[in-house]
Amino acid sequence: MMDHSRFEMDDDKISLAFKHLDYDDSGFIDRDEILKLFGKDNEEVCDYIVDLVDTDKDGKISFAEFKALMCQEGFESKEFQ
Ligand SMILES: [Ca+2]
Repeated sequence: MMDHSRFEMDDDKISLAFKHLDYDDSGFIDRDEILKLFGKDNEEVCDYIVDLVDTDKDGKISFAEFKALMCQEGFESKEFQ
C-alpha cells in the first residue's frame, strides 16, 4: 500500500489532462500547444510556463515534467477535481 494522503491527483487524471493539452498526440506538450491554450497575445506567459515546467530544457513538456508540476504543493487537486 502506498500512502496517497499527500497527492490527491492520480495518474489517470493527470494523463487525461496531459492528453487534452497534447493536441497532435505527440506524447509531448510543446510551446505551440501551450500557445494555443493561452492565445498568441500571451507569448510571454507561454515562454514562462514552458521554462518553468521544462526541467530538462529540451523545449517540450514530457508527461513526467507535467506530472511533476501537477504534484507540486499548492497545485494539487484543486483544478481538476
Ligand atoms: Ca522537457
